[in-house]
Amino acid sequence: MSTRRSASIWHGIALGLLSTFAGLAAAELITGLVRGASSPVLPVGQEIIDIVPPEVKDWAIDWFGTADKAVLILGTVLSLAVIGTLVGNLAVRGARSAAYAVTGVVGLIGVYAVTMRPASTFGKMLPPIVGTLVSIAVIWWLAPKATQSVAASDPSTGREPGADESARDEQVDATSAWIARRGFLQGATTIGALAVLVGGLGRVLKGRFDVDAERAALDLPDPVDTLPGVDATAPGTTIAESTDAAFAGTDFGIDGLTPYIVPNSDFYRIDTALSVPQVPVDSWRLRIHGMVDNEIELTFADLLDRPIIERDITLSCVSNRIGGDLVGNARWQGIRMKELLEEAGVQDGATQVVSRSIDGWSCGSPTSVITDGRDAMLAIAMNGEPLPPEHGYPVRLVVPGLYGYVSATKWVTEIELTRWEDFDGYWVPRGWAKEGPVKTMARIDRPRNGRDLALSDDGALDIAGLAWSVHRGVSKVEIELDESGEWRDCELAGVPSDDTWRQWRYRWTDFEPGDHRVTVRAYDGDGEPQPVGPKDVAPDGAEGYHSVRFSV
Ligand SMILES: Nc1nc2c(c(=O)[nH]1)N[C@H]1C(S)=C(S)[C@@H](COP(=O)(O)O)O[C@H]1N2
Ligand SMILES: [Mo]
Repeated sequence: MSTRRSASIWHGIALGLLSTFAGLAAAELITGLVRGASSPVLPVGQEIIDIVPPEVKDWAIDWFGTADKAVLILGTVLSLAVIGTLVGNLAVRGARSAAYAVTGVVGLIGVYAVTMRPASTFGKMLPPIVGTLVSIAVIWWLAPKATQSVAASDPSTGREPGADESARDEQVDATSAWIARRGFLQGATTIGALAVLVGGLGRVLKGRFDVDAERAALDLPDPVDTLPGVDATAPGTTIAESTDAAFAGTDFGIDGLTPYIVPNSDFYRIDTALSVPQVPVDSWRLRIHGMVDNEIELTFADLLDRPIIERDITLSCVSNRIGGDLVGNARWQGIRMKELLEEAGVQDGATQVVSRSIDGWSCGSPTSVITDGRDAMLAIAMNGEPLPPEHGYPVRLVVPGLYGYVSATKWVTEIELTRWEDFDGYWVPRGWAKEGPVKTMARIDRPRNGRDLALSDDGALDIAGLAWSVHRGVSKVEIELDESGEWRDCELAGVPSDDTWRQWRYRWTDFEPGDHRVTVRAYDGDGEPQPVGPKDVAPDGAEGYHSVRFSV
């Protein structure tokens, strides 16, 4: 490759990357100025999430797990960078209009993605618009410098090859080449430095819109209706010797066993949001409308004026595999939905409660489930704190007994009563069942699969885990040791209601050292055994016995 050709490519790459990142930096600055605006990378990524076929999504989740969002954002940025280098090469080769055109089209895709998001405003379109204009300006300003610098890298430029060259001419050429190269280098450095500064400034300014500070200062009223105590007389119950009074009776406190209440920082998170919505309480409204006699609009203060209940409720994701950890139990505080819906006056035939979040996600739950007396609630607190932003601050839904994808709307702003057949929530057209009652399931936490299990102080082997059949309760848990065909009863920790998971344990004393295998199964409150399966998560939740191998 000639010097000139490779110089041209490198200049094109540098120019393109600079124009791309300067544009993204300018967009970032706008996000620090306009509330609700986001980097164009996010709405574009969001569109990709919404339009890719479910198989691709499953594949991405399989490969990247909960890092799938980071991978998507990185992929979008890398694609922009690749397009940028092509644009830069067009510009350096004199095809500047083509470079502008491609940049403009990329910008339009960004604007289009914003218009596809809910509540899109002109302000939210500013990041892609300003970003694109800045990218174009960078090309306009830097491309001529790049072209000159490329020309200067070619010793034959402007001269007949082999022509008579005086020493003086050589001198002049070297100087002007040096000036041309310096011109591009200085321009590029200036743009690069400005992009870093502007982007950084945007980041800092954007921090103003975070709800962390107001959340920390938020003082929630005490619940008027607190959790019932643990019924120690329930069959099979061992009152667990937890040291913490709040969890008395519910937690065996065994090493390696997930605690009865999962701390907020460890609670699983599943949603389609690429950036956590920041919803200040002052701007939050809940509209209850559709097939109701009285439309209701509530502010956060209105909500707090209503009686607040406190309940332990286990939340599970339909995508939780056998033995998986997309399930957790928390102590929620909130306002019961049933009474709220009674005030709104649900009309006959309104068989579906559709809830929508500020980011446009939606789901539908059967009205009969929400109003059958269970503690379906608009939750405002999780484990004694206002909801963490990633778990739905300031208000989310929690419905005991339904998988999250058909009930647990975070950042909820709208509840619409409609007919079951008139609307499908976000996941339904994407291949998931319209109804999602939580299936009975048991999990072994200790031992971990493939590990050694150490003896407890008294020489027994402690095998332990969790079982849930949310809203029906767990009445019995059994384990099978080494495919013996014999199922042994486990001890069950206490629970305040049927809406939570239950810790179980088995103390194995008559074991032989060596390799073992243990399998678990649970029965719901009606004595119904969990489905044998095995069945994968789609379309309505996994079924089957969890089993682990270990050595003693
Ligand atoms: N706004 C919004 N709410 C949502 C979702 C979502 O994607 N967006 N995902 C749902 C799903 S699939 C589950 S399992 C639960 C998870 O709640 P968590 O992240 O607090 O554990 O939230 C539900 N609520
Ligand atoms: Mo989920």
